[in-house]
Amino acid sequence: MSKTVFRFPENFLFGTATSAPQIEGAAYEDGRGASIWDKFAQRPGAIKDGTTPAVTCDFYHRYKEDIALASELGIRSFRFSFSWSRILPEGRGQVNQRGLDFYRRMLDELDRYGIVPNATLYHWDLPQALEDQGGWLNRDTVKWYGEYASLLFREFGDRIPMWATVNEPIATYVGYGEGIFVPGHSSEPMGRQADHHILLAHGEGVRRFREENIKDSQIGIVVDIWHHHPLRPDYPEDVKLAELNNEKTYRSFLNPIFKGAYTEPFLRWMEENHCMPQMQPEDMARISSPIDFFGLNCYNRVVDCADEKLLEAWKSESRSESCDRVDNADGAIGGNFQDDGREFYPRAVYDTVHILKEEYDVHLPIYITENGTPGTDEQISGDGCVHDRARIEYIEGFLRWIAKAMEEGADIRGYYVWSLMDNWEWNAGFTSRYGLTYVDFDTQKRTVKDSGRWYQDLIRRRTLELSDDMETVDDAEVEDGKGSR
Ligand code: GCO
Repeated sequence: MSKTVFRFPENFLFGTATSAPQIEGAAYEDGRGASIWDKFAQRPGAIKDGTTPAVTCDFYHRYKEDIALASELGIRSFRFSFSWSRILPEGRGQVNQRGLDFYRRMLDELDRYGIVPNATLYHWDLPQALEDQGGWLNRDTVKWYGEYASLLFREFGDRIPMWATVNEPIATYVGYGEGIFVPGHSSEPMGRQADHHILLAHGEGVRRFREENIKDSQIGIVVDIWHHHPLRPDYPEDVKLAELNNEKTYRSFLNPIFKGAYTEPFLRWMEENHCMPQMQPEDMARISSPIDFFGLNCYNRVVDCADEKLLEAWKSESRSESCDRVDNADGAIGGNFQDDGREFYPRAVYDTVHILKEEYDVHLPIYITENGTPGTDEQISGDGCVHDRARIEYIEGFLRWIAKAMEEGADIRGYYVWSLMDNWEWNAGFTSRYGLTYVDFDTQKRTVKDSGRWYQDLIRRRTLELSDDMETVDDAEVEDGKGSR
């Protein structure tokens, strides 16, 4: 097998991603209002280990050390999110100056090291005060989101070259439709209504951004794509199932954003299942306002089969030995709820980049805004290090397929590992560690893992070896359990 060497361009943004509720802590300090996750976490049984986001990584107090650490690793861009309730404790109205000051200090620190900020306005943490008024089921929340967005654009507009309106709109569905995220409703009509509103909020964010006329900054959205493949491509039942799941997940966002409409099959499905959201005629025009970049979160694919037993058999066969993935069978899996953790399929990122181009005609710059893998029993070994070989293999595998796509012409401008450090993984609490840096949550001590050192080295050399056999894997091989390793 021959190998070629790929060199990432000089200006390629190697980064790390984080979010406010998962790292900041200081949940009740300096005038911050509660977010929905603060309240939800107090519900017995809601979070796997019973923890809350009150302290997490204590980034609010330790941001200087953490940004210094990011700089030491060579990180060129830092993806973070604003905490809405730190800035507007009631979600609207009274502004908390101390909240704004924190982000100003944080941005100063990033500037000091020449690290490019990449900001998300909304990473799932609605102010509880707005949830009390119906949250994402209430159309007014879109307007309040718009006010919050304008405030941030005015405060920090051109200091931040990349702004994302929303991170992974599907999380709203999971909260209102499936009940495993906050606010814990399991109602399909609620889920679809909340999703429609969050899409509308995205459009409103874009409109507000344009209104401010911010020079040299760009606006986009971050969507996660988990493409569903049929286990048996020749079986109509499997194909139908995978198609429906693609409709209900990423297509329900990408179609409105890029084509200004829900797809016919999805509309039909919502009609038949009595979950059609209330919409207004002008909504789709707003949702599809042109954006400047696309943020792609990609972790894996999903394989569907109408025959459950067969699927289970395939899963145990295809469980990767080389990459020690976490088994998420208990359901409390945190952010990546679509992943059962069994398969390692780095080609997923290549496939999704193709979906964007071929199905949505996307010619925008793409940033891989998240990619990473959890460990559940990681610890510091006797030699003081954390040997997370599986994470290195995972990241390297995905980067190879990103490189391959770039080699073939894809306009991918950056890649962000989820995450700089272990943090609070939603309903999985602290049981799922995604960091390049290990965090001891009792002492707040940070220890860079082997993967962090590996990433540092990669950023320094900017090269990766690609092998020729990357072309040979295709969907048909799913059936034999031969994913690309
Ligand atoms: C997501 C979220 C992150 C998660 C990460 C790991 O993609 O689900 O953006 O907040 O923590 O993905 O699950």
